[in-house]
Amino acid sequence: MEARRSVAAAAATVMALLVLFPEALRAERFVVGDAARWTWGYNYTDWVIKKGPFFLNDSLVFMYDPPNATVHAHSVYMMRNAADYQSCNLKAAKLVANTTQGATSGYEFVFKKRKTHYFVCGERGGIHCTMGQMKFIVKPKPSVCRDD
Ligand SMILES: *[C@@H]1O[C@H](CO)[C@@H](O)[C@H](O)[C@H]1NC(C)=O
Ligand SMILES: *[C@@H]1O[C@H](CO)[C@@H](O)[C@H](O)[C@H]1NC(C)=O
Ligand SMILES: *[C@@H]1O[C@H](CO)[C@@H](O)[C@H](O)[C@H]1NC(C)=O
Ligand SMILES: *[C@@H]1O[C@H](CO)[C@@H](O)[C@H](O)[C@H]1NC(C)=O
Ligand SMILES: [Cu+2]
Repeated sequence: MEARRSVAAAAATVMALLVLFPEALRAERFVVGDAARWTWGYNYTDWVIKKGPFFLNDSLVFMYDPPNATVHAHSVYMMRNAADYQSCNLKAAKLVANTTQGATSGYEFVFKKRKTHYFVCGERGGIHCTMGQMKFIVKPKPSVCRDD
């Protein structure tokens, strides 16, 4: 009797939480590039199409090894606008994660704003962005509108 009542109470609590905080149960973490991780030559635009849409509070994990004699450096920058993104012009870009922050468990970026996010790798003066395809755009959706 007691056990049944507490199960019912727990279920009611879960229902109440679902109504109040539907987003709490669905924030997801995505490793950028999956097994390829954050690297030269992978098509991240294609990855975004396959994995998206993304929602507020979802997070992206950028994973890349720190540079050494054989491993090339990578990094994560956010471009200020579409024009800079298109041309891979890093002049006004904001550093998100430096060349060592993608190590071990990676660098986690959580979507907190509904703005368009222009992610690029900033290495080799933009060559990783232009030639290496290390660039992608995400505009997270508000999670309450999951099916819009
Ligand atoms: C995101 O998470 C915060 C708590 O970390 C919560 O207050 C907010 O409502 C969530 N927003 C969305 C849209 O999921
Ligand atoms: C990358 O993927 C996008 C989306 O599928 C596609 O439009 C584009 O042509 C691809 N880029 C290359 C260089 O293959
Ligand atoms: C460079 O780093 C990679 C990945 O972390 C590692 O596997 C490799 O042994 C390192 N090479 C050298 C020369 O330190
Ligand atoms: C990268 O950022 C971390 C954390 O802020 C810092 O400790 C580290 O020195 C930086 N590394 C480089 C190569 O700038
Ligand atoms: Cu790179």
